[in-house]
Amino acid sequence: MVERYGNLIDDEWVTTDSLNININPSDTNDIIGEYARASEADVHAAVAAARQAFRAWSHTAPLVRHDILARASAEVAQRADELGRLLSREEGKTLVEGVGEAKRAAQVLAFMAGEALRIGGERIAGLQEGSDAEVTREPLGVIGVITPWNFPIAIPSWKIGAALAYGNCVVFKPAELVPGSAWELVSILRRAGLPPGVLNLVMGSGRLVGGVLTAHKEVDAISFTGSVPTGRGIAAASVAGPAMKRLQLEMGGKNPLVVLDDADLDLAVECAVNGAFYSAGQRCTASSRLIVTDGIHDRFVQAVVARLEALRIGHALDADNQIGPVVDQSQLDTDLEYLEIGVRENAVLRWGGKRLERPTPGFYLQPALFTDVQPDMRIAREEIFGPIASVLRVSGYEEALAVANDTEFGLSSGICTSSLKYATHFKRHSEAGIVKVNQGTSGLDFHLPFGGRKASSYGPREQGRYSAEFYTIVKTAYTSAGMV
Ligand code: TXE
Repeated sequence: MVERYGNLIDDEWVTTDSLNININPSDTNDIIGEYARASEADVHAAVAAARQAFRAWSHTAPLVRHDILARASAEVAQRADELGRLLSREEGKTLVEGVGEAKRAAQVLAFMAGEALRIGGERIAGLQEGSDAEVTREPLGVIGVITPWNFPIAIPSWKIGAALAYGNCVVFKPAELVPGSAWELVSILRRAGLPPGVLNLVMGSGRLVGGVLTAHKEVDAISFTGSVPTGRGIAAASVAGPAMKRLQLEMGGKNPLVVLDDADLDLAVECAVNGAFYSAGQRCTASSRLIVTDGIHDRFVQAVVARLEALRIGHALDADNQIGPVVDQSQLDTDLEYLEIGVRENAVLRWGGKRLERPTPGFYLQPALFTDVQPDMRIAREEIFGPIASVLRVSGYEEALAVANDTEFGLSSGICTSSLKYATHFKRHSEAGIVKVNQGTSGLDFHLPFGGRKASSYGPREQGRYSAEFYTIVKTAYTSAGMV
């Protein structure tokens, strides 16, 4: 018997006849559950509930917000194995990655619980004698949170956790492919003690649910992670609408990992294989461009291929596997298309790229490595979002830096080198929001700001204390004591 799950609107679980069937990409015969698709009226009801709840919630004592987030964090941590299993079952990342992500969500919620207490301000002397000024941060209002499928519990946790910590109300629209993790997170936060209407869940179509949220005049801000075209559409609709919303858009990447002759080869290979192929390459911070200098190029390629040959690809819930399936048929079709494009562009498919059969029907694809890739090829310029990486051969550091920056994106970048000179120069001159030295381009700390440049991001940073920039609004108050 397949279970049915409703949307949460004003503290009521609301079911509908229109259902989204959640399927396991490792085994398409495995149905995880049926999830309600919100209607336009549901979205309006959710926004109205959030607006109503904002009056009281925005003035709750910080300790109340802290305690709710801390309780939610504790439940996520305690159930991390179960939540991680659900996540891997619906998204296809391996069990280690799924459980790791659930633990990360617990850490993020704990950090944000602390933020409810840490939020501060400034006191500055006014220009007139006897005048003092205080600059404080207040909650922004109703936040529309729109999330992608590739981090089904971590991304919602860092957006919703921050929104709630600073006193905002939320209408949350998760990706259609991963409603299970979203539903669990919302039910945990509700159980932790959120008052009615503070957090609402509206699952369903991006175009409909996301579209209504984006255009809604009672929604003050949208925090979105997803593809560049959708992000651009949201930006256009948000500023054109009756209320010009505050926006935080985290979009794609085509992240370079530079490997110089003086790099530690084992370390560079580890950074490349993990960064490009784990989570089936479906991370916005994936190292999809490996920019390698002449002197180490052949040894590097050979060592990466040796690692790829040994990787175990299969059912995400089998603990022996290191890489699961890609997320769905549409992503698999995109990946296969880019494999053909790469071959047509005369890149050399050095390893992989075959569709794999496994005992259960799923979207299995062998990780693929292209070499002899030129910077102007489409496989070197467009985000594929699959287990496909390109090696670009360069003559030295200067060319490597130029190729690394020659992209419309600017999310993360990395360099493997033992040279302080090049590492320091790269940190300063890489046109990315996040730069890593001797570390993979993926894998980030939750207490530090996250976000990119150029087409990758728009608006203030996410995560850590920098979240306050987006989720609060500044007030400047002047006071005169009234005595001369
Ligand atoms: O993204 P979408 P999808 C990239 C990646 C992937 C491609 C498609 O290349 O192959 O995007 O993935 C909601 N108004 N990334 O389809 O469509 C949608 O329901 C408002 C990179 O998942 O951008 C979902 O909740 N919302 C990325 C969210 O937006 C709308 C991670 C993201 O969906 C909407 C994921 C609309 N008109 C995909 N249309 C990264 N960089 O991490 C859709 N949505």
